[in-house]
Amino acid sequence: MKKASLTLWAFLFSLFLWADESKPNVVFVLFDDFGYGQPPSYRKGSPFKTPNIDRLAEQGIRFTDAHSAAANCTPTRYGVLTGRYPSRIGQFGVLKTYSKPIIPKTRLTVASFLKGQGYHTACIGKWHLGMNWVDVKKGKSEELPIGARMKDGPNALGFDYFYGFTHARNIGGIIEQDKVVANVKGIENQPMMIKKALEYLDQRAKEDKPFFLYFPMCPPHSPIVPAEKFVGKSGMSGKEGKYGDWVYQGDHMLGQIMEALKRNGQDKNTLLIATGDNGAAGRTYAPLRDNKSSIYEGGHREPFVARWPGKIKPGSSSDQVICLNDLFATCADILGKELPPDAAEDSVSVLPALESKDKGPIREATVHQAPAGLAIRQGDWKLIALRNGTKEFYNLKDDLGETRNLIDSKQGESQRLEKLLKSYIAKGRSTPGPAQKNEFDFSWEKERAPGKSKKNKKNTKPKK
Ligand SMILES: [Ca+2]
Repeated sequence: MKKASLTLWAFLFSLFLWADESKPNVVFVLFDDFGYGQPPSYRKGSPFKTPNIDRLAEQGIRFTDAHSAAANCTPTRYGVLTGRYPSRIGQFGVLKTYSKPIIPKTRLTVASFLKGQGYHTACIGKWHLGMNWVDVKKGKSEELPIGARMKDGPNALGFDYFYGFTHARNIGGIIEQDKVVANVKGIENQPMMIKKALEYLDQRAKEDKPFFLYFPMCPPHSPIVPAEKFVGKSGMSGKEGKYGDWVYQGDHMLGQIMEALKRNGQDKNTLLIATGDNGAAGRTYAPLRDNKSSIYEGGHREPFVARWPGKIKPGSSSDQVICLNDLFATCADILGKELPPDAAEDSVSVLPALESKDKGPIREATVHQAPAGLAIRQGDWKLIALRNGTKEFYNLKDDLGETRNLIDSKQGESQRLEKLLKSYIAKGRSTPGPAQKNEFDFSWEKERAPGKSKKNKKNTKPKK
């Protein structure tokens, strides 16, 4: 009888595990200003030390042609959470401490979608998507008053829990849920964030609910403030030493998340993704052209590794062109759910690529953006169409460094891509489904004409 009872329990437990597997945890770790050429797993001989992202690549899949939606912070994060190209709201620049929220509460985000599917959801780290401050007089943008409250931030967009800060220029203003809880030195920020993330993972281990943890970290964005225990640990010396230590600290935090998942037995049923929001600031790594804020590859091609035991083959790699926007549709695909027509308009499931079951390109094409304008990529071809009217055309297979502009010699190909880009703009989406409206007027020629309205110029300030 006792044996039969144990067998029954074992059977019920296995059923529980089976049911659990249909809803894997999702952990999305986002480095800030992370260069494609920084991890040694992406560039042999790189002087940077990133043992954890390299180990994660060995345990999972390494994408070699993954792209952030934009070449700078705010718009990429808009894309990650909404699965929609940020150009559709005219978000080409970045937000400040007191900037208004750019995602309306009515829009489904990957967080609110997962919450609706029974997930517990948390954002720990840099928000940079705006919030409405309700009882604070605008003071110094570097120091929010303790006790100040805000609304229409992470909690309003699907995150059960938020612990973080507005953006890198206000790294000391620590917010929990809707309230400023501390003002700290920059160097203290990241140790506080990772501590909270590890506590969160430990807490989730006590619950049955699946969870989604979005961990947008600081490194290697400025201020370059490695904690004391990381100083000198990267092995890099000279001018780049401190920066190398900061990169190393970011990678170390990823390692701590990996350790916590393992310690809690969560790793087997967790899709863990690590990537970056745009290229390295002011640092170009050959063969890619340029870096952060640029429409060239160095601005938006990112390291992107993912691990999901039993689903993703260890040590695999993929040259699929994917976009960070794809997180949303991928999560829906994993859960077998359809998304409404007015959500994730530019998000494509990369699940077939994760599982190495893809046959042919997953995305019809991919749109990139920088403060200067847009580009569209399909196969080997990339058309750059800037707001000032400049057009360039490259074949990335032959010319990854984007050195030979073929706009005059390949008119047929470039015009075909321009037409496709225009159709994505006109339809308000780049995926199948009913047409949607953009909140931005893409008729840039009008904007450039002297004496015309400046209404589309908001949020177009370039850089950081
Ligand atoms: Ca960034």
